[in-house]
Amino acid sequence: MSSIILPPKWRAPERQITPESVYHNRREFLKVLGAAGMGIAGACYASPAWSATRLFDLDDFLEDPHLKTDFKKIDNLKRNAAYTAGRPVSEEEKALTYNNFYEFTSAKDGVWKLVEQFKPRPWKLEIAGHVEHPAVYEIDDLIRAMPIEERVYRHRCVERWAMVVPWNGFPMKALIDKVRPTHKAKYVRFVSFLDPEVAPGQKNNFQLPWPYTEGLTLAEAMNELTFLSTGIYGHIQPAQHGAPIRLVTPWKYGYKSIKSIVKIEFVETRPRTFWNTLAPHEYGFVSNVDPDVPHPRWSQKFEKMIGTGEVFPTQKFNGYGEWVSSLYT
Ligand SMILES: Nc1nc2c(c(=O)[nH]1)N[C@H]1C(S)=C(S)[C@@H](COP(=O)(O)O)O[C@H]1N2
Ligand SMILES: [Mo]
Repeated sequence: MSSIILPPKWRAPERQITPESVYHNRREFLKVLGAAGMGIAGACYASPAWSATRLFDLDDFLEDPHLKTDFKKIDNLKRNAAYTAGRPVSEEEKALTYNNFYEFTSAKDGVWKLVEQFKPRPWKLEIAGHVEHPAVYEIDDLIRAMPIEERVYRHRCVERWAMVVPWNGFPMKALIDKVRPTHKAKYVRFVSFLDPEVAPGQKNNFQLPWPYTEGLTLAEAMNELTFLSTGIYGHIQPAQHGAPIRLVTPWKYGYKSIKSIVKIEFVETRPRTFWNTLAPHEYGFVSNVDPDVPHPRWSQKFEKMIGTGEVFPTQKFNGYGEWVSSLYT
């Protein structure tokens, strides 16, 4: 597997790849995904594509009339000083143009070019399952009702790239306190949107277990670090970062931080999740960042910052053990 060289077509947006030619079935997909994973992870260290990623003009991007409304600055945003990343914040244009969002494409530098049809507003978020107050919120009503703050967190993708970004949003605990889970609630299940008409990855790769889902234990969901992010870099969430609302669990690998959530359900049993369903031996349910537990296809000892390319040793719990290690004793 590790000797497979990433075909150039994997760098193209997936909509240019015929499903028949690449995804014969799930096994084939996993094989190809494995190759892509290696290629991408390899690119972190070897390929000039990593260092020479073409930068576009952020000002032009922000001026794009279609996107403009998504970038409204948030007034009176206060940074929570309890969380410091110990590294400089990553360049916004890097974070905006290097994303994992398989609903659109598996090409990280292609997501931002494919989100134009995606309309994050109006948007409803449903809270369901074992709660005293199930609800369907219109997203902006929820944002107005919540204690919005800014938090600078480290982010660590399982593929070894990392970044530091200022999220804005509210602690998940504030929402949990509002809806009041009953004693039956043991886990929280998160569901992302399903709309193959606007998400080419869902259309082309229809055999994947869409919609993207994730899960936490109730205790993890109530941890003070667990954040529902409705924006980034001082403004409203752009599509590529998971507009209008996405989860952020900074001590876990990035795939746990599900984007564009439509439903949060409080359930009794451990929910199935997208990546765990596809490749259970590679992507566990818990998925805490741990340098001593290698991915089956690569070491997790180091990570590389997007933008600067700096390499750091991976930290257990991504450096957030002080807040979360007691969850796992
Ligand atoms: N719905 C959805 N959420 C998702 C993903 C995805 O493909 N679909 N990718 C995950 C992965 S692997 C990572 S690393 C982060 C990336 O977040 P970013 O693009 O905002 O940096 O989103 C996570 N959330
Ligand atoms: Mo990731």
